Amino acid sequence: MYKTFAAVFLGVSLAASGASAVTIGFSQVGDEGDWRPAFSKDMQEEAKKMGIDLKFADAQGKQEDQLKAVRAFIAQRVDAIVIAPVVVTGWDQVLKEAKRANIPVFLADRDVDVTDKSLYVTRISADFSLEGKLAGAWLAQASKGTCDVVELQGTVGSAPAIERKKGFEAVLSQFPGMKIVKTQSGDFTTEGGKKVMEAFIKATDNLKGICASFAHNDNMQLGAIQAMKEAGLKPGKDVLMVSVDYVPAMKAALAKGEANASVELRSAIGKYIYPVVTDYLKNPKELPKWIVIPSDLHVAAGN
Ligand code: GYE
Repeated sequence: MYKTFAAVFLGVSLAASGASAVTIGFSQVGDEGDWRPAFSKDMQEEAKKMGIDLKFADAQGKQEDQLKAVRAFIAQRVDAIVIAPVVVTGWDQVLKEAKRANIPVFLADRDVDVTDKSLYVTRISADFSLEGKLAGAWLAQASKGTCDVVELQGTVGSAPAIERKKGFEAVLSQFPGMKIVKTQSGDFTTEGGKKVMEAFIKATDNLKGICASFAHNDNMQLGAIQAMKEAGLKPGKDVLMVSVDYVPAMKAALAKGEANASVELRSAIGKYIYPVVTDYLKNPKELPKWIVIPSDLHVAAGN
């Protein structure tokens, strides 16, 4: 009796999941840094848990690859498309094609800059400008409002590089004693951050007079830490180190006192993204253009 019931129940639930299996095409930026692969893994695991058929495309940091992936998803007639866009520009045409094909598009993580906001349903992501503000506010208190900062920017033209810079500068503008004295892109990678910091070290006679390094992500800051150590400097002591992501390697650097603060960007966000998509597919209705995922500031002991 029990067996029969279990079999029937199993049959019903399989049929139900078969009938409602949703196919989602996800165009991911690439695998730069530690945060991005953690996000990709979460999206794949969460899809499995929810019975979503996920088509995953890694663009390796190239927008042309993303455009191709999105067009392939349209040709395959997926139910929905999720994009984490490399840069903000260049999206109008392909989003129009998706709209014409009646396939709803959702943005995850990074933003796009399109005039017609109806080209996507909503964006689910953290507030990058707030992350920049949190980093700036922490630095303002740690430096008592007087600080010459070197900045390691993320990928040029990407939403997090634009917004984190804006947020950080908004706070600095309130403190006449705080300013960015050098800024350059390290493309969100450890190697990029290391190279940029090496150049800063040369240009400033071993970071003379520099009070802080603000990096748009942890991996660049981890590269900067390496460069500073190789130059005989003490990151976290000679220079205040503040960045964004809070990846495990940065947690270790904070614990060692080689970094001072990091704003957490959550990577396990499939649980926020997929329900928005699947609910919309069941019941398509207008959503706010931005669903915000909270960010947290983590500060090393003694800071
Ligand atoms: O901070 C960085 C990654 O798009 C907000 O991309 C994300 C950023 C993240 O490369 O580590």
